[in-house]
Amino acid sequence: MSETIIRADLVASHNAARQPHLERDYASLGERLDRRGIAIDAIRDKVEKFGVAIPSWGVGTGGTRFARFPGPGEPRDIFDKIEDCAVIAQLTQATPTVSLHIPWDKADPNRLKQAASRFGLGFDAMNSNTFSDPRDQKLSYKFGSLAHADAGTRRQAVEHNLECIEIGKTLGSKALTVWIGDGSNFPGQVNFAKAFERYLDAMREIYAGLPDDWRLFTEHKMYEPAFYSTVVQDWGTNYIIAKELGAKAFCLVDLGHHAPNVNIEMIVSRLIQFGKLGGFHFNDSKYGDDDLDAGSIDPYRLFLVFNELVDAELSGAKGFNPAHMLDQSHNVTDPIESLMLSAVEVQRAYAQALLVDRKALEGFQEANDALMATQTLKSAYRTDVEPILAMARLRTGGAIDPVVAYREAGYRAKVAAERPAVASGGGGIV
Ligand SMILES: [Mn+2]
Repeated sequence: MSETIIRADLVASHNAARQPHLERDYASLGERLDRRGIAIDAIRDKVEKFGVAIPSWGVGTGGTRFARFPGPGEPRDIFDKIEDCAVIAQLTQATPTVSLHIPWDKADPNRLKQAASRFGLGFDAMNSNTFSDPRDQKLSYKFGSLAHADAGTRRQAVEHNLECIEIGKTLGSKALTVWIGDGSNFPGQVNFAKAFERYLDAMREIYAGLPDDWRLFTEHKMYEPAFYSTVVQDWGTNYIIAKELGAKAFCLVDLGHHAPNVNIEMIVSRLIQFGKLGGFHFNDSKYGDDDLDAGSIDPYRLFLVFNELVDAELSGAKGFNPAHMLDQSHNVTDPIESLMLSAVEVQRAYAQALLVDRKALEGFQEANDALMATQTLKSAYRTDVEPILAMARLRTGGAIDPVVAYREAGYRAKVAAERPAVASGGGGIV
């Protein structure tokens, strides 16, 4: 039995006060779904098995390039971060794994493994970092890493990624996510083709170091930190990379890494169709890579992405096994609260997508009945699935209302007394 951080009797009394209402809501929704030919318990079972990874960097307060305003009781190191992740997992029962970022989370891998397994947590994809210069690093990434003009700098970046794989092997991770900031700020600064060729050569070396049962995820991003051109700028380039590297290479879709108004669900469909969807970084955005909380701006888009995922799941798309991870920056909220709600939002989109009447939808598509086809999606999306999500949490040991239970437990005040305040810095993008 794993340890829990929030006292079990607090969660139990929180749930006891809410369970009678939840049971009535669940029964009422069950009756309505039954009329649509849907068994509510089957949806709940799927929701219970659904998980999304927490990024270790997400539990610290984020910021913008202007400033960062630290919150109370911020984690001091990776071991504090693991404890915060354990709280999120305990109350939501939706986040069984943590995704580490090296070198930010560097520590003795055996100690890391021990710290996580104490709370029943596993490790998701490893994330390398060649977009900043840690202290004592020999060569700078100011002008790039895997696509850098200098062979020595590229070598250093390759070695770093291979080291991430080594650490991940001890932790039981099964994937490496590579995102690079390489690009240019001025037309003419970089030769596009040469930079991409250098990147591919470097990635081939990283790919060669990948264990047989691992996957390599490459993450595209339109712009930032480079503002004129980016080496891995869109899903087309990402797909080329995955094809060039081989069967263990897949594309990772970060929802915030596209131009405004891009049809992301269609990109997801394409990558599924050609067997190259690796996984997601869930977040939301209004203008760019805002890293806002998943589902906070456009929950319908999140649903439409899950509509594609559930379609692939139910139709048994070959090799379909996407990794789910949150990737957000919490600048004005308690990161634990934001991450709990975001995990639940991702779960909600999944549950809603499971309600789509796919047979009816197909019929409307074949008959060119645009109105009824779109209403079929809307009808699933409009269904309030909260009783299903809450019941899944209750049955698996979580809290019916995670944020309320978290506040009742006083966790933030408790860690604020133990963890000294972190000085606010300049830029704080995490
Ligand atoms: Mn990301």
